[in-house]
Amino acid sequence: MKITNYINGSFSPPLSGKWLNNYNPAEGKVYGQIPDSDHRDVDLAVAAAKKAFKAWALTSLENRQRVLQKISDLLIVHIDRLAEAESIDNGKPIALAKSVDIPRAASNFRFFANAITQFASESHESIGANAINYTLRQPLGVVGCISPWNLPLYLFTWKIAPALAAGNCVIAKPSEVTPMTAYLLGEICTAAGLPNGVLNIIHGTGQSTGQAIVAHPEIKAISFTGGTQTGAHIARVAAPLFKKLSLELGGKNPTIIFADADYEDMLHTTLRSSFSNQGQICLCGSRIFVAAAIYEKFKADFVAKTKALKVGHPALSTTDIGALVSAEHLEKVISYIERAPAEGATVLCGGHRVTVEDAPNGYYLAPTIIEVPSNSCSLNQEEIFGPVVTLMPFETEDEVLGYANDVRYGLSATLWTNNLKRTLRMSTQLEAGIVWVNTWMLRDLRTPFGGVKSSGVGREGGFEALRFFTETKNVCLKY
Ligand code: TXE
Repeated sequence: MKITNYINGSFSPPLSGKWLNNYNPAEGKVYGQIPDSDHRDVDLAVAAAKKAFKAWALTSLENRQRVLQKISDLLIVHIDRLAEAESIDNGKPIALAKSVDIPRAASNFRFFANAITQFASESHESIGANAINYTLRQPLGVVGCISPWNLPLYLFTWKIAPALAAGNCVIAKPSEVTPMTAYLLGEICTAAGLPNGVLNIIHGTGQSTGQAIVAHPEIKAISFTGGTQTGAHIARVAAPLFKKLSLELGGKNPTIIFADADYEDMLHTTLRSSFSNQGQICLCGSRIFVAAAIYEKFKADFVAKTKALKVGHPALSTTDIGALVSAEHLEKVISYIERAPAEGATVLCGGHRVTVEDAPNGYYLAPTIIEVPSNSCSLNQEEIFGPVVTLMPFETEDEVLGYANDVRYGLSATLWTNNLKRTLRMSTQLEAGIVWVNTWMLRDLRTPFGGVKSSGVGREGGFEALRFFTETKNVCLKY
C-alpha cells in the first residue's frame, strides 16, 4: 500500500518521486510505502496554509468548534480501522490502540473544540493614568507539528487540535516509522469539513521533511515531541529565526516506592508504568527505587508478575507486550541490556528476544528487569525507551531524592507513599514537570504537560497549549 501527502485538501505523491519503505514490526517485513518528501512539498503546503489562514482565523468559534468536534466524532466512527492501522504500523497491542490511542486522539479534538470557547484574556485598568489595557491572543499563522512513533495518532492530534482550535493553519509531520493513522486523519478532516489548506500532512524523514519544516521562515512555531538530540538540533535551527518552540523530549523517570504504600495497587500500577506500550512511553517509570524494608518482597513479586506478561502478536487479545517499533530500535534496546555485566548489574528476568508463533521475524523482546548497583551507571542515566526497567533499594528520603534528581532528564516522577508530609516535601523538590502520587499516567487534558532539564522546554495541555499557539498582544487605550 502506498500513502500520499495531504496538501490543500488533496492527496498527492512527493515531488521527488521517491518513496520510503514502511515496516510492520510484528511481522518484521515491509508492508507499504510512504512519500520521501522534501522542502518542495513543504513549500507547497506552506503556500496552501498561508492562503487558507485568513479565512480560518476569522471563522467564528462556533464554526471552528463544530468542525473539530466532527473530526473527533469521525475518529470514533472509524476506531476499528484506525486501531488496526496503528497496531500494524507500531507493533502495539491492538487492544491498547483501541482503548487508549484512538479514544485519546478523539478526546484531543473534543477537548480543544471546547477549550477555545473558554480561553479568556486579561485586562488591566491603569488607575490614575486614565487608561485601560486589554490583551489579545491571536493565532500565529502557519505552525509546524512534528511527532514521534511511540503514540502516533495520540501525540499527532495532541499538537494539531490546539493549533487548529487557536486559529492557525498547520504543517504536520508524523514519524516516518508510523505514518499510517496520520494519513487516515487527512481523509477524516476533509469529511469533517475542515477547509482545504488548514491542515497539511507531509510524510518523510526527519532530516529532509522535518528539517524543511523547522527551517521554513514562514512557519512561526514548532511543537515537537521526540528524542533529546533531535530537540537540541531543532532548537539550533529555529533560534536564528526566532520561532516559538515547544519541545517535549526524553525521560528517565523515577518510580519511588516507600514501605507505607498501598502494596497491591502499587505493584499492579508499577507493572503498567514499566511496560505499557512495550515501555515506549516518555512517561514510563524506568528507574524503580524501593525502600530497603520491602525491597526483597517487591523484587520477588515484581519479577513474578513480569514473567507472567504475555509477549505476543499485537493482533491477539491475549497479548500484553507487542513488538518493538523497529529492528533498529530493538537493537538499541538490546545493546543497553548487554551492558549489564560490565556495569555490575544483574538481569533478573527477560533480557532476550522472543520468537512469536507465525511471526518469527517480528521485533519482540521479553520484559526486562535489571538490578543495578548504583544510580550513576549508564542503565540508570540514559533513556532506553523499551520494556526495560532498573531496580535499586534505598534507605532514606534524602538518599532517594538525590537519586531521582541526579539525571539529565526531568519529565515525570511517580511517588508511592501514604505519608502526607513526605508527599508534599518530595513533590516540591522532585525535578520533573509532572509528579504522580499513588497513581501513574492519570492525565487530565486541562493540566500542563512538559519537562524540565533535558526533557524539554515549554508546556502543552489545556490553556498552556492555546497560549503556545497564540501570540500575545497588549493594547493600551487612554480615555
Ligand atoms: O526520534 P526522533 P527517534 C527518544 C527515544 C528514542 C530516541 C530516538 O529514546 O530511542 O528518542 O527516537 C523527526 N528536524 N524518543 O529516532 O528522531 C522524526 O522524523 C526535524 C522519545 O524516532 O527525535 C520524527 O517525526 N524533525 C520520545 C520526530 O522528529 C526531525 C518519543 C521524532 O524523531 C529531525 C520518541 C530534524 N532534524 C523517541 N530529525 C518521547 N519524548 O516521547 C528527526 N525528526
